Amino acid sequence: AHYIKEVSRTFGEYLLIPSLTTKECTPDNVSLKTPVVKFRQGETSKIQLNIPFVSAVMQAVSDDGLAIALARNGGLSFIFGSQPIESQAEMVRRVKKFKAGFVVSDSNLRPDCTLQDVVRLKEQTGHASVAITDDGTPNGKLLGMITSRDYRLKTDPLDKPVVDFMTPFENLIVGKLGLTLSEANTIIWDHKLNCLPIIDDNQRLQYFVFRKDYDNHIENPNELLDSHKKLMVGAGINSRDFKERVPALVDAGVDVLVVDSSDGFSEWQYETIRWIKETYNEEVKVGGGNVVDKEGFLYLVKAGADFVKVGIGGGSICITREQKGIGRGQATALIEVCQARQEYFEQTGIYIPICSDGGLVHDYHMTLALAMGADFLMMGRYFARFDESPSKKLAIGNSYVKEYWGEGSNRAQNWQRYDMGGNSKAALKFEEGVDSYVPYAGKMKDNLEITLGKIKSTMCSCGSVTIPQLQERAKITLVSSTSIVEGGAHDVILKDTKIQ
Ligand code: MZP
Repeated sequence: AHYIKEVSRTFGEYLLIPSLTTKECTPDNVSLKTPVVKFRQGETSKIQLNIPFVSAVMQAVSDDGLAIALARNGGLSFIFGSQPIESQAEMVRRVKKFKAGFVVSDSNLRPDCTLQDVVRLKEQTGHASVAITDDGTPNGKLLGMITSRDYRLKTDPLDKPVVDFMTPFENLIVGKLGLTLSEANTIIWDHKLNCLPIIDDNQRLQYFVFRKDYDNHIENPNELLDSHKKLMVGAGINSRDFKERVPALVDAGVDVLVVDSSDGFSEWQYETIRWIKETYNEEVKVGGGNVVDKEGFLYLVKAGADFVKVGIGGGSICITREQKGIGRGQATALIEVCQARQEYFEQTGIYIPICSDGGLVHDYHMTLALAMGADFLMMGRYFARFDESPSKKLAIGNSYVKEYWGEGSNRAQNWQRYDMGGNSKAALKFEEGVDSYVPYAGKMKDNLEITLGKIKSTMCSCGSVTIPQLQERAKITLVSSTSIVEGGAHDVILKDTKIQ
């Protein structure tokens, strides 16, 4: 046997030491933009994210609903592959078809302003406008604005205050119809549509704001959907049916694929990646994994992987280490693979993004993973807790939970992910994952705001306003088990604890 001297460590054993925080290092100035697929020195990655988060290739996490929500927040989902090819392709198609409200306005409002700002602007300028916010409330983020000079300021044509009228809207899109206002109103009443006509100076309908699910009531509503940017979406594939699955996903418009395997250092995975690269002339982007060392990383890079995913056995629902005795502490695995990526970059000028997959428990673990060299992070448990995840929400005792099960559990039956080749198809011989609950955490957006706020704040403490700066400047230290105790509240009686 070959013995590795270094101990396998995980994120909880490290801390970041602050560097000089300059006046420019404020959370507002922090950009979390990050590459997803490989690129040459001096060029930029063809796929980039605004936040370094991707959701796990899991039934309990990444369906089209969560994919839409995450993409709208700047991240990316990999739609789970443990389902028939057609239903996975259909989920991809639904994400690509999704259209939210968007700007039809010449106003000079900032894109992140709130509806309150719009109302104030209307009062100041006399501009009549309607704002579309992402959650339909005045405090939501502005997604779009529609203006028409003579549009009555405080009421809509159905005599409801604009703000109240906006409240029930979700999934808004905008269409233009050659209708008069009264024709539009007739349609609204006939079909009980929840929509808002915007008229021009001649009382002709200019725009029509309506819920996305009503668009089949309207003739050609999509005609006007100019320039609207499609959301990005990824999908997981396996090394058995890729010759059928990949063409279907590509046809559905998928942006990036990942070979989903618990152990990606295999000839099966090599062949899968090579086939995709050769069949699609390098055009289709595909990541490989999971690996936990330099050798595995270089093997997948040689196959043509556009990014490499790191992690074996660290997932919250994973029992691979107990069942098979394989794996490596996530931090140690990540550090080694990121060093290998750096050496590869220095030798070839090609930058291979690294995804740290699984085992991120606290928000600060995310910053540590980025500082250690990860370009983006794949998470299952984190996203499974939100309203947008596909799993059931249940009340247990006094609290709510959501179901979360591993792809290697009997429930998911994703035998392909744990496939070791040969003819033993279509059944898991033993489980590598558990079926569990996670505490329900509410809306994705609210949670992301807090998590991203913490990451940005830590980056500022580390004197960095970009992820590459953090990777270069971060000072990371190992901590002893006693200093971990020192890191929490200690030697005090917390006010909500019962005094015996
Ligand atoms: P976590 O974010 O819940 O800690 O980990 C999610 C990751 O665990 C997934 O992205 C995947 O790599 C891994 N996973 C999914 N199912 C299993 C399993 O059943 C698993 N063992 O390990």
